[in-house]
Amino acid sequence: MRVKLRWVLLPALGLAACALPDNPSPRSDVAAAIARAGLPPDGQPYSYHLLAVAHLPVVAVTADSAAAGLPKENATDGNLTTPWSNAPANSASAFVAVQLAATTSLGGVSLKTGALPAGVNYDLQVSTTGTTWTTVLAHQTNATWLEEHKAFPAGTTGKYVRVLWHNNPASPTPHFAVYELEVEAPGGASPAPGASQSPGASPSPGVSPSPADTPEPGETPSTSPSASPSGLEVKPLIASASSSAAATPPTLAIDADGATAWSNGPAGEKEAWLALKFPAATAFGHLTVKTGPQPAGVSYKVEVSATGTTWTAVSGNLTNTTWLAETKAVAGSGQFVRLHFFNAATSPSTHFAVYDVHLFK
Ligand SMILES: [Ca+2]
Ligand SMILES: [Ca+2]
Repeated sequence: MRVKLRWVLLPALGLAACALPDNPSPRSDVAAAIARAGLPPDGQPYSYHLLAVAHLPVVAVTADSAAAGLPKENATDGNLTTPWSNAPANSASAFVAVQLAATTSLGGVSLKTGALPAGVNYDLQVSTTGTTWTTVLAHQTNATWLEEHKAFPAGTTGKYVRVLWHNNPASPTPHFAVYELEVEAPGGASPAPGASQSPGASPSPGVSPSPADTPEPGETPSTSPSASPSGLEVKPLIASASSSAAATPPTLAIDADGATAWSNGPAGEKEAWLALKFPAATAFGHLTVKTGPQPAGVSYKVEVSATGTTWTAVSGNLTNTTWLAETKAVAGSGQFVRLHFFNAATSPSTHFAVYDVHLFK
């Protein structure tokens, strides 16, 4: 079975390092826990929550579906790295909803979905019954990997708040994700300017809402060999890796499927590599690599080897900034070629990933 891995780079936000209450609501409990435990080394994830103290306690969460291992509870667990995601893939719509203790005045929500691809949006709806819904903000989008604030019109009330997702019918994204959904009272603090949630602006798709093969408008896809600038593709015999996470073996990086990926494991490794073996010493003039956008401090080098044991770098530090297969003008020769990933020194990403790599003469 082919695993459609949507997550790539989960930043280690360090939430687990702090003795948070089991049910971190209201947020003043979180602030108190942080005060007791002290800030984690990166100090970042809490800056938002410490400012935004007007979140309303959630008593229940529901969803119309959930992908394996990504339950609805992840949307309200106080952890920006854990998402709920819908199922099955390519659904036209999906929702996740939270229930408050009672009908009350609502100022808005803060939610992290990741940057949404073109044509994908969601409605924010409220209800007093949980069965009949009123749309208060239609066709919303998130542009970043941060938790974004959406202010409701004045006078909005409700006991339930729902995120109703609409897929792009022309180019559906496989999955929708809500990493965290918080409901705010009127006048509730939105993040102050500069209250960063960490360089965890880092792409942190759990289940990436970015379509594997849908480039942003104006961008040129280069996922297929035919789209490469020049040269014949040279195909490896086999791929191997320094480590692999569950269900993400190295072969998924050379299966010519931009939706499947190799990913390293365990989480938080400082380095990891993906190596390709060719039938014989092979020269290449450029390559295409799809990793998804990489957070600050994460990079990789292209290295070559005649033996598979001693390696020579033929590039400087490379980074990818998009969900496309990016062309890298790197030339080299060797029977073995590898992508050697280096993690950020602070706020490291949990995993590296290579969706596809192609080498060309
Ligand atoms: Ca979460
Ligand atoms: Ca693949």
